Amino acid sequence: MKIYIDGKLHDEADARISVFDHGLLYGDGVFEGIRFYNRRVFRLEEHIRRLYDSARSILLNIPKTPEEMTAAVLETCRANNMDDGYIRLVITRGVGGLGLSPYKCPTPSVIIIAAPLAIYPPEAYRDGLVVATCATRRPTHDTLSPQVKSLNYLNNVMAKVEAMQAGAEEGLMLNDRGLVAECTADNVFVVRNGAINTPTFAAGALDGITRRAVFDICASLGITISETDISRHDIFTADECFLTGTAAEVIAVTKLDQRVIGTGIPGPVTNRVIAAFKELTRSSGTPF
Ligand code: PXG
Repeated sequence: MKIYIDGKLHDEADARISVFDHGLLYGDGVFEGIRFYNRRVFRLEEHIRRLYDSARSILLNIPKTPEEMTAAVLETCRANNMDDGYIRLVITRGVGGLGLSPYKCPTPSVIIIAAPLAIYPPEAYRDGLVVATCATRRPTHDTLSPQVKSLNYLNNVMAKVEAMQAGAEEGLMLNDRGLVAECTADNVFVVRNGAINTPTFAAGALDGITRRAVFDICASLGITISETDISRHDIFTADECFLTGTAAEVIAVTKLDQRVIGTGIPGPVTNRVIAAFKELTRSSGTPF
């Protein structure tokens, strides 16, 4: 595996960063998770835009133009010579002192990893995921904006642990008002009478790239989709529920908090969205 760090490709064993990097010391940095299919990077431009927005939000100046970053991602994909895989693009604040101040970190670091990825077993895609509600809430807009994909994912990690301890595969995260925000690494959708609903950004949902793809798919398939407040009740009583994320792709949820959702198997609307998403990933993307 070849890993890109600050303009150079390294073997995995030599891919190292400083213990004084504020990405490590404080989780000070931002990242993207991106997929490539058939030697084409899915929605790369949108991921790059979101990365620069996250960085701008935390006053981190990425030492590359978006065009240079795009080229570096494609170069890393080529160097790893895989047809399909996952890209982790990480920007750390860089090396600084043992103090919080980011002003002591002159140069942010750029790390790009391209690797195979399978987060859920094939059975989960066939039968649907088991999800549990977490006590850990999604951060509010006045703590850290839910739109910033920062390197500080402790909240989400703790929520994931809660879900797994409850015997579930993914955790449902509520916001400070007790409404559904999203899962620990996926956006949430519910289906009722053939129409789809998903939480708003105001409720704490990330502006997911896969979420956007679902809106595009619904437009082309003529499925009604809306952003609205969603509570656990709405999921318990939904006909279908599914999640989206770069890593998870589109996957049905068939149980929440031990309760069966709908008929207990992936539903027809979910299956249509999954099929259209597969087609979209197969037929689009930036080639490398
Ligand atoms: N919400 C959160 C909090 C996320 O981190 C998504 C939604 C889905 O967004 P995209 O753009 O991927 O459709 C994410 C995605 C993983 C993993 O290993 C995924 C994410 C971050 C970290 C790990 O599944 N991000």
